[in-house]
Amino acid sequence: MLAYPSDQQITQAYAQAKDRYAQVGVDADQAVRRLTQIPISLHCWQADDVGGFETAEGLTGGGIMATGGYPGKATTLQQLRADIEKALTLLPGAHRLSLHAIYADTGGKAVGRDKLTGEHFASWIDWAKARKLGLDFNGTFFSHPKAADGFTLSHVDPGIRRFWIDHAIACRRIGEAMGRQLGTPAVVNVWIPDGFKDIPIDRCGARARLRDALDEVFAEDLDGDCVLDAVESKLFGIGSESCVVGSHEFYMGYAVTRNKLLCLDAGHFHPTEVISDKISSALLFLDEILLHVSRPVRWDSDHVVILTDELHAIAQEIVRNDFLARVHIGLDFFDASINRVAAYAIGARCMQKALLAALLEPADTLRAMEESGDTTGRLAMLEELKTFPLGAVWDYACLSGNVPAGPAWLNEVRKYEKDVLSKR
Ligand code: RNT
Ligand code: ZN
Repeated sequence: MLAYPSDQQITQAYAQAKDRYAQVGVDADQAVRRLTQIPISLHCWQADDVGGFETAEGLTGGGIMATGGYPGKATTLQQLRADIEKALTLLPGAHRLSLHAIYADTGGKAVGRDKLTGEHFASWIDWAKARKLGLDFNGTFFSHPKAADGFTLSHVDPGIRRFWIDHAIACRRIGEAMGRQLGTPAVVNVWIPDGFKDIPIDRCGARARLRDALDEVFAEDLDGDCVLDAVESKLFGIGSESCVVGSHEFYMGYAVTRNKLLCLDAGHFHPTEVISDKISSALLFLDEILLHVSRPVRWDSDHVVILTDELHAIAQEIVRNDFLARVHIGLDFFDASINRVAAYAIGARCMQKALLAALLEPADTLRAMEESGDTTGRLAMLEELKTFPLGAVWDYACLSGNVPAGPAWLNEVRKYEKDVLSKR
């Protein structure tokens, strides 16, 4: 068993940390309060390696891949919900859940993806309502015979295109139902795997088909208080190495001209390109964006999010620019080689730690230094801040949020593994 720090240990360390932050003009109490108001949208698909409940096979094709064979993966709706509930007990604050269409509750009946409705998510909505969780949604344009050749909304075959357009339309309506019933808009994201393994002749034709298909998808006017539309770009995928139809330029142009949310996935760019640098540009031309916070290792490997420089930078960009109301923070990773509930806790807690670190920055001081040309002071200050007592404030945020502080949360996951996961 890992030792749980006592409440007194936490509050004493916090009192000291608070003084240190006050010395640089930062109100730690306020930072903790603000942190607990930032919802993180947990992605349901870490619990079952993007399997869903449609078929027994789970994830097939479509440019994404979960690797690893750690035991205990969720194979039923009940198991998936239990795992997510467990993960949520390890995070301070109130959060959201991002679902995929393949997690529909159809009562064992096969329902075509073009025929899904809010009814198929009624049990999810009830579940979310009881737990005060907001829901977000994603169309599932992979793991399907009609996506077997790697094309969906940009397919040359109008029949196949139609099927996926109808799926996307169905997803928007499902999102609207979720948003209406839960009183918080559902972000409905479109990511499609469409792309060419080898060098295509007609990139423009495929992209024009995608543009037109999306225009059909979004033609229906839905209540913006209930549903927000997002589109997600990608650089390449497994089997789409030579050209991805929905590239960054494609969706940036699409989102700006159609007033949609752009979804920036941290793993979907060249290895030296970072999404933290894109947020300020995107939000000069768009009202809102969605993030898929992930961790690429050499490629879009969807590793569990950890406290990297880039994670800090993402949080800093959001907080420094006061973008919290315009950036929807979603997670997108799937590691099947470690305990999946622990994966949620590690990734989401790191996202929260990065946000807390950003909220604890003396933003005005740093900005004034930069504006006055004091680049020496800026660098010195940023480096000193790195060793400020963030951990003490985080522990206090956990204590106030009634979740385990420090590594002791792992005890809870191990117990859950012994009592629940190992019995699956
Ligand atoms: C794939 C995209 C997409 C998926 C999820 C499961 O590269 O990142 O967002 O990860 O929809
Ligand atoms: Zn993504």
